[in-house]
Amino acid sequence: MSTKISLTRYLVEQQRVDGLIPSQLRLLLEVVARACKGISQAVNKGALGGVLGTAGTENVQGEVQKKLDIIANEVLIEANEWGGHLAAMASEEMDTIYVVPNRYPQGEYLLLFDPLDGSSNIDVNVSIGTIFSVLKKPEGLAGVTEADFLQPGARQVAAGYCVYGPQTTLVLTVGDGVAMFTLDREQGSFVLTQENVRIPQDTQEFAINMSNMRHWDAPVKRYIDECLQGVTGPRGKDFNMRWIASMVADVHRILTRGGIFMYPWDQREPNKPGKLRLMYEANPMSWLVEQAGGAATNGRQRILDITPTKLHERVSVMLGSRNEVQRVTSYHATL
Ligand code: P6P
Repeated sequence: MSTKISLTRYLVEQQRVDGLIPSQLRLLLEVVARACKGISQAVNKGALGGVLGTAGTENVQGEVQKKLDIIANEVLIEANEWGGHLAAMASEEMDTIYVVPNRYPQGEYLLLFDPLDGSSNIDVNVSIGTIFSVLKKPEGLAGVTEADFLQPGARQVAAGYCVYGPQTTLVLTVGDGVAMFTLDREQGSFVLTQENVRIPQDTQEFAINMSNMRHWDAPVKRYIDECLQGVTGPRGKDFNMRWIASMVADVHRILTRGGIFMYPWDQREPNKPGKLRLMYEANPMSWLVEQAGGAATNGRQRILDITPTKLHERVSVMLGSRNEVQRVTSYHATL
């Protein structure tokens, strides 16, 4: 029987063998994984746990909060605030940063998360997930402010997500490729089920919300139109389409079998660069995709090179199979 490698053993080996992650970062990642297990339990209860439906409140994005959005946020805060590895946290569900209370030791890391992405799918039993990103607190000044978070995604030291679907799977990078861990509910631990994840350079599958087509700008319209022309058009091959409306699930598919995911700028909100959030959705997903051999741009530049100006900044997202992302990005350069 092959030895099962737990998340803990994988992280210890990354720390010991590759010297990639200090013990404080390993601790942080194990705490986040434990919190995801707790969220998975709440999600799996569904109606039986009285956790479906809305909480009757709105978040900083102006979105109606689901009960599970708030539960997931609280689980992550409570799991991470006492460990001594964090200075502060930021969440899609909180207006401002959450500084670790003085009663706990302060650490050197900053944790950002979307506690439950895709929450419009909760009540219809479709996969949702937690997305997280880890930065180092800049050296020097005591205390921590929102400005400390405003670092380009290229400075992440860890990034990942946990998808709550038919399986609960944690997907993680610390800069040495992408690994996937499936939750063994009998043991209550995440077990390594894939490492060195690679995204095929080419694909015949795109993911975009087609109902927004009339609102897209010309380069995106051109790219999708060519895909729709299939083998009779300039691409010379047919394409399939998927749209789960849950970024974690769509990105998980792309990491598993390739594809391109796009949520581009559109003229419905012309003054916003896109719908998705840069710091705790696009950045962690972009690093995972790049670490798996894919690419991620906003149509004009590498997403990981964007320096944020505000915590809840939005961004246009095109990520996945490298040759497709490069193609749609090149269309932005020519038009
Ligand atoms: P639409 C979920 O609300 C989310 O932030 C992403 O997970 C998902 O890709 C996107 O929005 C879906 O947006 O406009 O298709 O409902």
